[in-house]
Amino acid sequence: MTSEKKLGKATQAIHAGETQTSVAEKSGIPLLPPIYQNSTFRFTSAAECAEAFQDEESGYVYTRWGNPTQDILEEKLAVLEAGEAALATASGMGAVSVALLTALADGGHVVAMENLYSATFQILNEDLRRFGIETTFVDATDPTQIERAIRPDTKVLYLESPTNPLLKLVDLRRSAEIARAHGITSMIDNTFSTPCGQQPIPLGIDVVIHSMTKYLSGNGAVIAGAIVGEKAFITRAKEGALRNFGAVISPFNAWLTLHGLTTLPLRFTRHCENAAHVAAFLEAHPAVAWVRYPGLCSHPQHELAKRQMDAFGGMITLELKGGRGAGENLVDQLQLCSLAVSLGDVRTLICHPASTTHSHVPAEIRHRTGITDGLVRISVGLEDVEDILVDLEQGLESCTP
Ligand code: LCS
Repeated sequence: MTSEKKLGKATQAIHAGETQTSVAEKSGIPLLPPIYQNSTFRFTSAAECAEAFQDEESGYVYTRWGNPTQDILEEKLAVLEAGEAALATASGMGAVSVALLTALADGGHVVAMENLYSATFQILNEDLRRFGIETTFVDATDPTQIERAIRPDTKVLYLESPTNPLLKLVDLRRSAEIARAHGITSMIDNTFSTPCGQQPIPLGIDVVIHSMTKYLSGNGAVIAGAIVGEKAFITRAKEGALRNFGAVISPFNAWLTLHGLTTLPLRFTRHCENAAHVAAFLEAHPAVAWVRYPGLCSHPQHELAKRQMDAFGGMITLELKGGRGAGENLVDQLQLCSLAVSLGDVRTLICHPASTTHSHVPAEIRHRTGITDGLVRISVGLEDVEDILVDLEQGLESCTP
């Protein structure tokens, strides 16, 4: 302290009080993991610094390489997904990109589900194609289509289940077996289901991808993503595509997501309960042509849903008898449910995929895969379900043909 008093004001303002030995030396661990909101880490000797550059497990260097807040989040997610390791990213699309760039480092071919989140479809159909990586899109609800599309240079099988927005399911155990038999890395975007709805890794899938923007953070406050898989794959992703392309999560977003995850099981149970009520209500409504929800007996793959899912989730897709006009009337009338893209929020969100989330998918492909112009997608929130039903009832009055 005496020596600090001799320093100039500018030096004091920067350095005084920053020894930070107290946290390590005093008892009392913060109950809530703190945010390490810093870009870089300092060392006490050249040898220690050089060691950290050689052996990354030995210390933190720079937040693009790793940060304690990110690590806590990653450990929690790896446990929840029953994976060896996890890697947090700046967004769900950051996670999709890092996973694909890691598995396709030497080029190759991808077999993918034809009904995917639109930006993922664009990466595969346009961006990677420009770099010479081709994708064959198949209806992966039929495993024989996966098998038929595999080529000698296929490196990745890319899946979503339930899909966005049609809630189609893929048999994960069967798909993983096919991929393994051909030495291909299988990946699934588990955003819609979360590890509370299904755990793909114990079913044999190699890599799980998340947009943590949705259920995992649950608060509607962050954009974040993650991949989960074997330690060797995650390390390659962390030391390669993530670090070099730079889709790193900020410590603050990692911290917000970390706290979101602590209530995921409770929130997801309530999302599922509310969604089951809303799906049953919609199915019985005269203005509704059909409803897709994996928990409904009318879902064409309900038996598969019961087999591979622990819970059916909070997402519902429906088609109104009045088509696109009726859909627009519905979203205009709703008062409690918000007209917004994204999903997995505590609030009920409703959107029209053909004009929003999937508007960049060519109309021909949208129609072939079943994303009709009258399709409406609901992310059922955590409000009292009676209030959601009252709002939908009054909204649907304007749609009755
Ligand atoms: N994967 C799925 C299944 C998604 O639904 C989304 C975003 C992403 C990845 C990308 O995640 P992000 O980079 O936004 O964190 N889905 C959105 C949606 O359906 N409406 O708005 C965004």
